Amino acid sequence: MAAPAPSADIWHSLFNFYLTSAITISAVVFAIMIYVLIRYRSRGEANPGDPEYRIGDLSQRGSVKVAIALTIILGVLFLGLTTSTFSAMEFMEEIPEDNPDALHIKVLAFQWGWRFTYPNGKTLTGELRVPAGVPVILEITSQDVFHTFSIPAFKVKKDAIPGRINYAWFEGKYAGEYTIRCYELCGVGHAEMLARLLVMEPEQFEKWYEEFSSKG
Ligand SMILES: [Cu+2]
Repeated sequence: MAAPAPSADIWHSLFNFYLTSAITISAVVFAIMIYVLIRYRSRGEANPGDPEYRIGDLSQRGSVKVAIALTIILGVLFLGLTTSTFSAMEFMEEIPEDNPDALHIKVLAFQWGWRFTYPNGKTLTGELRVPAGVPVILEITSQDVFHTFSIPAFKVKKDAIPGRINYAWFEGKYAGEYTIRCYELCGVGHAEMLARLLVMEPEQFEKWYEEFSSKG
């Protein structure tokens, strides 16, 4: 399934990287554990003095080689996970301010809903309409308590704090309908603090925006 936003693409590939690493490491650990259990199991009459009975019959040199190989593998994996995590964070944090096509939206969180202000000064409450394939830059704040703006399907999330503005951005790849919701427990209406995100075909959006702008 293709993700609906570049941010979700990056998030999913990072998630798969962590998951594959975890599964691989677990498989190796379990394989070694099962091998050791079978190889060094109690053989009944064996005498503790027998060479068969001794644990750790890898030669000194062999053990050092294994230790070096494991350290290198783990080091490379750790480095890979760290750099890809930071590059994903950088992608999310880098607001495409220089993009002249970007749509700037002011987001106001309140108990319990969302208000969106467009560059024309008009507002929509409970619904955000944006064109597909265009970066949308959000200036997020709150009028009362702490809230968190999130588009779960796009893997976008940013706190809405009264008295300060937090920036976030996203881009919808295809026309479609998604959910915006609050991720900070903010009172009895928290669970219902939803809004609709409508990603529209650019021509359709232009038409709607023109009408929206000319309205009273
Ligand atoms: Cu909330």
